[in-house]
Amino acid sequence: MTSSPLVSVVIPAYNEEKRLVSTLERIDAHCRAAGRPYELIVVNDGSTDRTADAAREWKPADSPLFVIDRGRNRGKGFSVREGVDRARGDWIFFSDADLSTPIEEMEKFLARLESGVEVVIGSRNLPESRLEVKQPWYRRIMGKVFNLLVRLLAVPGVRDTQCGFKAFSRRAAEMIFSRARIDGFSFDVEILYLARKLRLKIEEVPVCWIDSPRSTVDPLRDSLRMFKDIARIRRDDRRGVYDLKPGEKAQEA
Ligand SMILES: Nc1nc2c(ncn2[C@@H]2O[C@H](COP(=O)(O)OP(=O)(O)OP(=O)(O)O)[C@@H](O)[C@H]2O)c(=O)[nH]1
Ligand SMILES: [Mg+2]
Repeated sequence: MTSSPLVSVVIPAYNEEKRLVSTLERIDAHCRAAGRPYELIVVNDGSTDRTADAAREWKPADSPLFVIDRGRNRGKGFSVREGVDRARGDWIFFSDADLSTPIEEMEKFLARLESGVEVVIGSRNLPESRLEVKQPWYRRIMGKVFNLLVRLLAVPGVRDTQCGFKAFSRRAAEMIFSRARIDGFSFDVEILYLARKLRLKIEEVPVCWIDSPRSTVDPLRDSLRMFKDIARIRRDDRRGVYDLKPGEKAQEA
């Protein structure tokens, strides 16, 4: 890598007209101040508000912002895949549009990536994690039950698979996201399951978390779907769905 590595930040955004612009401003300011080349990729899929327009209207002339606009709502997993597929970075991040993990944490992740870790994931469940604003109690219980099942059935040892701040080396992103197929919130489990399967070095890093009250997660609908998806990931793996031939991409789900 001759010139300093390019950092891509993918932001899945569904009905984020109100939260997105301040997030773009903060990420843009942080990357400029850090003096490293970067690109921002917002992925909107079927929002009913003006999410994509808000991003485009904010875009300063010299800001490397790209807006991917997909008509039909397919989900966070689908959107992150679309964004990663478009990303040109050496290091590829994805972050929630509410920046519940402050962008300043990016430095910690880059240091891990530069030291050879290929998948660095934010964690709210490590002793050093700083939960400045916690999720509501029922989300924390949901999260703990879900994490228990995930550790038992899919990704042993990872204390928090769902934190919306993760980073990958380009190689790891290509290997993982070319195989990933889950469109909903459990895509996080699938990409970590794949990272393990592909023997990529994963590191869970304690982060600061400032929960944003608004959530696109429907506790009942999404937790049922997420439990089903865990079984589906294992079944698909047994069926060889993730075993790609050279140059091949995973079939659509
Ligand atoms: N493009 C796209 N983004 C989505 C979709 N569903 C959720 N997101 C985005 O995913 C991110 C996380 O959603 P939130 O509503 O913040 O979820 P949360 O309740 O904070 O969930 P946790 O991060 O697990 O605490 C936000 O940037 C959302 O806009 C979707 O269907 N499409
Ligand atoms: Mg959130």
